[in-house]
Formats: sequence, C-alpha cells, structure tokens
Amino acid sequence: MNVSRRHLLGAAAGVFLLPHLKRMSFGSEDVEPGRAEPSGRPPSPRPVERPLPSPSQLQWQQDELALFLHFGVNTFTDREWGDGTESPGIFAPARLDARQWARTAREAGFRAMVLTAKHHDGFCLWPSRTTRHSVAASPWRGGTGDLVREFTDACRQEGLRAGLYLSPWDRNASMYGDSPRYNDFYCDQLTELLTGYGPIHEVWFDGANGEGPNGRRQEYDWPRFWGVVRRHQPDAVIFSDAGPDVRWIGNERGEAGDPNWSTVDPDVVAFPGQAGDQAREMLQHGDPHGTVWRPGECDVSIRPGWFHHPSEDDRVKSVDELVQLYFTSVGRNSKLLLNVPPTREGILPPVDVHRLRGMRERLDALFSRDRFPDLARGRKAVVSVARLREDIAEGQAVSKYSLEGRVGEKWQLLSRGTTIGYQKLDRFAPVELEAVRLNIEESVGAPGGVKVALY
Ligand code: FUL
Repeated sequence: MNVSRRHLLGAAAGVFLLPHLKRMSFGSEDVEPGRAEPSGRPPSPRPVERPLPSPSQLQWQQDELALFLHFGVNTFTDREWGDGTESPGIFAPARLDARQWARTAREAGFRAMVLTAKHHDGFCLWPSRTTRHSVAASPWRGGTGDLVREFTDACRQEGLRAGLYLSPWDRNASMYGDSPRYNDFYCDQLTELLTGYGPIHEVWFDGANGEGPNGRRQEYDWPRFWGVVRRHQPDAVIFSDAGPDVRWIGNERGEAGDPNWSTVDPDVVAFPGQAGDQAREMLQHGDPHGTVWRPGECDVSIRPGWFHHPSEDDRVKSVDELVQLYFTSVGRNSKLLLNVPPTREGILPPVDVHRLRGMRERLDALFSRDRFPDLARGRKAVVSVARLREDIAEGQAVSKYSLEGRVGEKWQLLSRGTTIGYQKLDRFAPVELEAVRLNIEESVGAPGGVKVALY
C-alpha cells in the first residue's frame, strides 16, 4: 500500500510513536493495521504479511558495531592471502593479549568481535583435530595455545558477543577440490568451533573459492554448512552473500546502499560468491518486496589491508573517516563490522586503538543529548543530526520520507530520504528549531512507529 503524505507530529518524550500515529490525519484507507483507531474503529488486519527479524537478527542489528580481527600466518609473512605453504613455525606472537582486543572494543562501544579462526591459507588458530596445520604446531605458548579459546574467553570477560570466520577456501587442505571429502573436513572444523567454545553469535562465511591443488573446483555444500550451524548454535546468525540470516552489503568500503531494505529476494543471491549486476544491487539495496529478512552487514578495514602490515601504520583511517563510516553503515540501516588487525606481537596497534577512542568520543559527543524533548516542551533547540528509527520488530516499511523543522512561522526541509529501517541518520546544517515533523510519503505495507531523535 502506498500511503499518501502522512504527517507524524511528535509532541512529547522525543518520539513519534504510536500515540502520535493515532493522532495523524490519515486518508480513508490509512488505518493503523492491527490497532484501534482514535475513533474507536476496530483494528483492520495487516494488508500483506511482511518478513520480520528473528530475535538473533534483531540483537545482531542492535549491537551496531562489531570488531573484525584478521590474524594468522599472513600477519607474519606480511601478506594478505597466504598460499597454504607457510610453516606453522612462523606463528609466534610474543605478547598476544586477546583481553586487550576485547577491552579496546568494549571501550570503543563495540558489542561483538569476529575472529578469523582460519583464513584462506588454512592455518587454524585453534588446535584442530582435523589438521596439523594449526597453532599446535607453532612455537606460540609452546604449542599448547588455543587462540579461539582465548578470544572467546576475552569476549565473555568483556561482555561482548563472539563470532568466528572459517574460510571455506583452504589452500592448505590436500583434499580441497575433492568436493565431498573437503566438505566433510570443513564440517568437522565447523563442528569443533561450534561445540567447543560456548555460545557463538555470528558465523562468517566468506565466498572466496579458488582452485584446488588437483585443478578441480571445490563445490561447497552450503545448505549442509548452514545446517551444522543451526544444529549446534541455533541462536547464531549466519553471514554470507546469501545469508541466510545476514547478507554482505556488496562492497568493502563500509557503505550501505540508499535505499537499504533488510528484506531480499533470496533467489537473486542464491549462494555466496554469485556474480552479476542483479546480485550486486540486491546486496547493496535489498528489495522492498523481498520475502526474507536478511539485513546487510558492512565489513571494512581501518587500514588498506585486512591483515596488519607495518608499512600501513601511517594509513590508518582518521577519526573523521571512522565517524563517516558510522553514518554510511549504521546510519543506513546496516551494521558496521570494522576490521582492526592485531600486530605480529598479538596486540591491537596503538594508533588504531587511539583512533577507535577518538571515534567513540566523537560519537558520544554527537549523540550526548536528544533535543527533541526540548521542542516538545516548547523550547527552541539548535540541531544538525536527526536519528530516525522504525520499530523493526514489526518489519520495515518506510520507503520515502521528509523531515521538516519550524523556524518562526515557516516549515523548512531538514532532510529527505528513502528507507529508514533500524536506523537512519541524517545530517544537515545546524539550525534553531521550534518544532519538527516527519512526513512518511511512501511506504511498503503499513509503517509501525517511527522514533525521531534530534542532536
Ligand atoms: C575477503 C577475503 O578474501 C579477504 O582476505 C578478507 O578476509 C575479506 C573480509 O573477505 O573475501
């Protein structure tokens, strides 16, 4: 249903919530579905069943920020992609401190972390029973170390959710390319990770798929992989191009599309790594008429590379750039998975830690006080950022809106946009307002409440 120009006027408590919706002037067909109208008319049913997030997807999105950690043999060879011939002997972080990673993340306002338990080189950061290519064959902690254990423990100690990346592409495994055998091996590794380390909140499936040593291409059994996750960690969200719970946003720049729907047509990106314009569009923008809830995640590195390279220590993103990333990801109905790679010593680099703190300070200052209640009490307020939120527990509906502020007698446009979803952040030139109103100009299905905050 397309709704013609709805005005949501907020009057109290800083929100354009249900009470205000009830007071909106609706057109004849514009009834709040499932709720009583102000006139006392009985609720009408929702016109179309729209997809809704699962509790895990909701939690994942509310976390807003997750720290990505690329660490492994590449850290020691100064490469981005290892070829699988690296000797485990090179893996020797002298001061590894997963607690420092987690503390840094928590202090910077991150609520989850995702570690590369295995990257494309096949080196396992836990002592896997499936291979000798692991920390058990390294000098680190005398070969008794388990980095997945230290990582998950540190997450819990700092109150963060733990996620794991297990690269399906494995350039060390001899059976890679012998599809059934490798899929068994991969499922065994996945099972070890998902049964040995407590609750795992996100399982990150990369789509990279290279040639096996025997020249054959590996056919991944995605439904089987996902089934292993569901069996052992039913509350985890599964990330890949094709979800099924969370989709890749389609670039590694930290930019969600605008519009950005959390719903998709699952047939357009049916498996990870699917190429083509249509797939790219679907990843970036989702689909307003999609039948499946699959919100987008923005993964981006704080540095040019994913792994730590000393030569990039002076190319760490600035605080301005990090804040901008927050706006183009979290501020566009996505989640930011920001990669901060540990050094060869096994700690997060001081310059990156400093930037993360700067980002947090800037965001805290920016969002320190919602000025909407001031307007509601008849006071004026100078604002330059609007935060709009749909109640996504009820789905996503808004496809076009404008936000206006009253300056004296005149309403002036503050911002206009397309989708809102979990969160839309709009910036505009600072302006002193006396009142504000949100116009929902178009929507798919019937919008629930929209919360507005002004900063
Ligand atoms: C890509 C990988 O090839 C990169 O090395 C990195 O892990 C990135 C997050 O995903 O597909």
